[in-house]
Amino acid sequence: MEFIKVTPEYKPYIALIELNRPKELNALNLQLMGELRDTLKALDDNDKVRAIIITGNEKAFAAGADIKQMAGKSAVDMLKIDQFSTWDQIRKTKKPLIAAVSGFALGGGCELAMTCDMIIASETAKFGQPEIKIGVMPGAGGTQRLTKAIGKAKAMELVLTGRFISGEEAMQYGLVNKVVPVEMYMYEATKLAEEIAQMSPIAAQLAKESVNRSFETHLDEGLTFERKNFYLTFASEDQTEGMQAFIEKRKPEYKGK
Ligand code: CO8
Repeated sequence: MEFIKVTPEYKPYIALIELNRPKELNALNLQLMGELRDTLKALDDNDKVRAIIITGNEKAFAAGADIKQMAGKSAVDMLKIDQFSTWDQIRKTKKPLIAAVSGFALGGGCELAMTCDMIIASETAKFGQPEIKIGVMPGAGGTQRLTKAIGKAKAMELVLTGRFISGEEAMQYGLVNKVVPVEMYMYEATKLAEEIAQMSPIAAQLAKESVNRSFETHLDEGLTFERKNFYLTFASEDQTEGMQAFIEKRKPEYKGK
């Protein structure tokens, strides 16, 4: 694995996955997501694992999908790359997934944290869906999961302004399970995983499936709708301008085309 570190026996019955592209703030490129998908599949099949923690580092959980990898793509390119089949497989992980988030959890990074079953955040965590600032929109479940987690008004505000919220605010809005000082977030995530790992793994799997089922029937339809619109943003000049401006470290000039 090049972009993630895996410790299958991090603690008894607990595996740890660390996203590991620190220079790029763990931006989620296609290879990293493929590695994550394959690892989760292997851990799902490993009887010595009953709970899985996904984390980044103190500065970044993940600052989003890799903008540099997407910048030159057309809507058709994006459709053909079909990266969401990887996300779909990740979402089908049977074992409980805990995201331990410190620093940036933005765009695809926030979406990955929300794909997990629970989130433990550090006080320095920053959650957001800033895709709008680079001329696109969330594509990996952000418009669906964020809305369900924090309600329409706040979700709309975050998705339309791209502003970040702190771990404390995220806790207040119900996005995360617990917020703790930065020295404690891995400890808290591990403690939660340990508690779950003491339960019957069969009951945990079935209970997870059932909680998810409470909104997944609608989620499927919502995700399909979101994806189509996300691809459509790649048919706009504003997407090219927004991503290029990010890479060139300048302010974008949107023309509505
Ligand atoms: N993609 C690629 N590179 C990135 C990304 C990213 N998302 N985020 C940061 N980097 C890179 C920077 O380009 C920089 O590289 P370099 O040193 O070569 O210039 C390095 O990481 C460090 O970043 P900064 O210098 O910008 O660090 P700062 O501390 O000044 O700023 C920020 C940190 C605020 C997090 C800033 O980096 C930023 O705004 N990043 C982009 C955040 C963003 O817009 N995320 C959304 C991306 S789009 C998306 O996620 C779509 C999801 C839907 C589809 C999912 C499919 C996978």
